[in-house]
Amino acid sequence: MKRIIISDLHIGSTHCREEELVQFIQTIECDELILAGDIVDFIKVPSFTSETAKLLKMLSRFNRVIYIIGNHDHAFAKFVNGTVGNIEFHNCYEFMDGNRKFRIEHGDKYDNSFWHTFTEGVLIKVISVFQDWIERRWNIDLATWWANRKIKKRKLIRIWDIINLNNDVDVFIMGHSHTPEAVIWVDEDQNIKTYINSGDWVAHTTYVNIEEGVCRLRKFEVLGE
Ligand SMILES: [Mn+2]
Repeated sequence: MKRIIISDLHIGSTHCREEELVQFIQTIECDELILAGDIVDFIKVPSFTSETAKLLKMLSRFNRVIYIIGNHDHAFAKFVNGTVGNIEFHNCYEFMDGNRKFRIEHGDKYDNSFWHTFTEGVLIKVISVFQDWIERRWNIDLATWWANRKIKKRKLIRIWDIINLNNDVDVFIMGHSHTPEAVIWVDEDQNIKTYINSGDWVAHTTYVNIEEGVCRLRKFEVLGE
């Protein structure tokens, strides 16, 4: 059983790496493709291209596609626990592999509380429209700038707190912060535990590969040219 996880594609926004994505999706072979949130960016004003159509068509070649909803694609919330074609919608996805328990979430629920409740509101939609306009007008990527700023100011909840909230599983994987990273340690019962952030397809083009309980964080390198 082989699974591949990608997150934070932000399809429809200016800085989505669609061409690389098409190449990546064409190349990979897996039994299950897991899309861990912020796949389509509905918070901005999405505009889709012929590459988007190619991408959506290619999803039908996988046996199973798991779509975990994030804060930018919350518009799909009512699809949760349902399926559209071969795509299953979830808020959180768990499975066993190689005797290890896995949990995958988007990760926005671990944001600091003020911003989290704020982003649910109407105001954020207004701000997003302006953000979208600024990004298109001057071709700058405000999301990556904001994520880096938050990391510098330590506004994100610490990884260790996220790990503590998920200590009932062996492997916890999330996206959301656009920061690819992996932490592996041995707990007091000598179990090997793993935390992975799958990164994004705006700045990093990273993915997680899971086979027989072993998971690896990798970067997709564009072929040829
Ligand atoms: Mn997010």
